[in-house]
Amino acid sequence: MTTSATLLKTIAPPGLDELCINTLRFLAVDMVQKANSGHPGLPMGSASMAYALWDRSLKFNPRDPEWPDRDRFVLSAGHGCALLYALLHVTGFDLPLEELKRFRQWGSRTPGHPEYGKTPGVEATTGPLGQGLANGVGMAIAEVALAARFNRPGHQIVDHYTYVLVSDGDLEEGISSEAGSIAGHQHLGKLIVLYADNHITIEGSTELTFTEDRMARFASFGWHVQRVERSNDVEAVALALENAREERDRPSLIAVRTHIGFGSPRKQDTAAAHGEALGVVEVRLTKEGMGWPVSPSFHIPEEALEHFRRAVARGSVAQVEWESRFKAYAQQYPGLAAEFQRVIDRRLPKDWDTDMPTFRAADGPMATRVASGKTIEILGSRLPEMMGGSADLGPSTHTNIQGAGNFEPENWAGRNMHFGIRENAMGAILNGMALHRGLIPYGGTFFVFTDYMRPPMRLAAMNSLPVIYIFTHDSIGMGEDGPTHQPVEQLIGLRSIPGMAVLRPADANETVAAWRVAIGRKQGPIALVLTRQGLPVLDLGSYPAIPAGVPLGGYILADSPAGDRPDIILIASGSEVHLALEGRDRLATEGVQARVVSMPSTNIFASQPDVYREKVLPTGFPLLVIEAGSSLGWRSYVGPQTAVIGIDTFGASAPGPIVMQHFGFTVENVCKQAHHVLNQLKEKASCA
Ligand SMILES: Cc1ncc(C[n+]2csc(CCOP(=O)(O)OP(=O)(O)O)c2C)c(N)n1
Repeated sequence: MTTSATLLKTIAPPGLDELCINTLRFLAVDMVQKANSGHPGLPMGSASMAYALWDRSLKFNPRDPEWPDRDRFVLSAGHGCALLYALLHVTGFDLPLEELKRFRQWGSRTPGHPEYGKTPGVEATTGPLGQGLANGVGMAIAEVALAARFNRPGHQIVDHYTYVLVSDGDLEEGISSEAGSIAGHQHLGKLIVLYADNHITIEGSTELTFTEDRMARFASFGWHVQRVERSNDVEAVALALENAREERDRPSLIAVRTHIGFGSPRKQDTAAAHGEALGVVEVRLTKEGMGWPVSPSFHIPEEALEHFRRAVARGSVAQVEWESRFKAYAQQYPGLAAEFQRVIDRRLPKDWDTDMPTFRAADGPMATRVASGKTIEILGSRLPEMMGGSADLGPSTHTNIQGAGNFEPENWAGRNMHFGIRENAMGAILNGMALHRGLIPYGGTFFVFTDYMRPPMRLAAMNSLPVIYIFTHDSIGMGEDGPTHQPVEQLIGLRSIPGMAVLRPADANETVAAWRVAIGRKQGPIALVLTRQGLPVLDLGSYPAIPAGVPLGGYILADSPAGDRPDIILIASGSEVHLALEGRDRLATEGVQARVVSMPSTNIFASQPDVYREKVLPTGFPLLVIEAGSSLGWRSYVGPQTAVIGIDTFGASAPGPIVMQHFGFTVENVCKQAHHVLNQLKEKASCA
């Protein structure tokens, strides 16, 4: 056991443990009852094991919830958050009792499920079951990766555990197998999962749906598994935790036989305890049955509070001890110490983007995925905190950092990750890595398979996490694999996630500019949407607006050829920008002046000041949008004098150029539609 772990151990006298546990239970019961909404059952059943962890071993400082080497605790079963809020309050985080009384109310710091950034001490937003477990795997990966990079003999400056509390629902979700398998494979020995094995889900007993041997399942993933039969046996749980901490080679699952709604005479061990307030009568009966004062509610016995609050002194001692170790480290390795601070603070090194590549038209066509790969190679050498990979599509997504090695049990310093074909877990692991801090996590797959990782992407956006996604094979233009592999609705799908930046560059140089945006973005995820097929390179000499234009989301790539006010504006993203440019040239020969607006990111463009947007797309102008994706978003985006060449069916299996042609992505159709828009306008004018 480490020195700090020894320091943390302050066993309560007999009787006090129970008092503390009941304090947690009844705070949760009263919170849910007052809100008349929430989940009392899990907190009542799991309070004892959570207490064993928080009281006996969790390394945290309530006065500094962000301290880098704290243990991480994720409540994956987010519906049980009343338990977490109770723990945060009693141990001395900045979460007053008043906030517990405002559980689930507008503007409170105790929302209906834990929200990262809203409540001090909440390490991850949880609620969608299974995600928190995979976040924990990501945090544990970040811990070993940073330890491999920064620790030196005799200087363990990165040395903490990641704990996750899961429920049946977490383990039923497929992501638990995806993430569990990765954790076992990677030998993440400092990941410890407490499982509230209460045999109950919403529809009733787990006998209805969940009869596999969970322990055998996790053992087969390479986990160390233990069972504790009596959840109220704090010593037994503490011992299991101790064993788990000592097991450094395998992640640990501790299944604790808990009882949902523990103590409730009529609801314990039933689904009725899961998702609604116990009710006034049942609260009274439960309190009476357990010797707890029926009123006042939110009662916290003084001895219990005093015991819990020792966490403040304990946390401060642990943090001071770490800080003195860090000081010694900084004396011996000043460069490394400064670098550690830099990555934890998410600061970029000076000159990180000085040698970004520039591509030339003369070099021939290049797929944007290839340009992205070349950019990653350079960025990867400049930014050692970049770490990521692909869901078994690395050779296609070009996500490898040359020479950076594979992240694997024998080499946790490796930065190229192999997630296997596990998109959902990949997304959630990236979130965990970002939540941990110290890394710039990225992950890639085919664009169409974002459908498999939407839940973690949504959470990344909700949590403003700087995660970078690299999605290739971005449209029907990818060709022969057919409609199953051709994204259509994915662009609008991702664009509709609040806070998600979606950037679909038109060529190699826009791709480089897109990467600058991605790396420079401190808050919120960004998806780079890239082609499989080669595209002409837009020379910066001919298109000088690219570097400054891409960060604005949309910009004038090529204005009216005659230099006057254009007759029509052609808006396109990605590969269709080239079609727009060809259309512009052809239309000029037909007497129509067209401006081409490249719109790699509708949502970044939407956040620009009105003046700028008006300059690029003046109100009321005739518009033609060309984008190989659902037209739905564009219809609301642009005005009445508008046509959209989009795709509102699934694609088809054939070579890419043929598919594009069949769906109307041709210069002829661009010109035809442009004339159509203009003719309609003329007709309207003559009728008026
Ligand atoms: C992905 C996802 N699907 C469904 C739900 C809705 N839901 C909340 S809790 C729960 C299951 C409850 O069972 P369990 O996980 O065992 O929790 P307990 O009953 O022990 O509180 C479900 C289906 C959810 N939160 N996340």
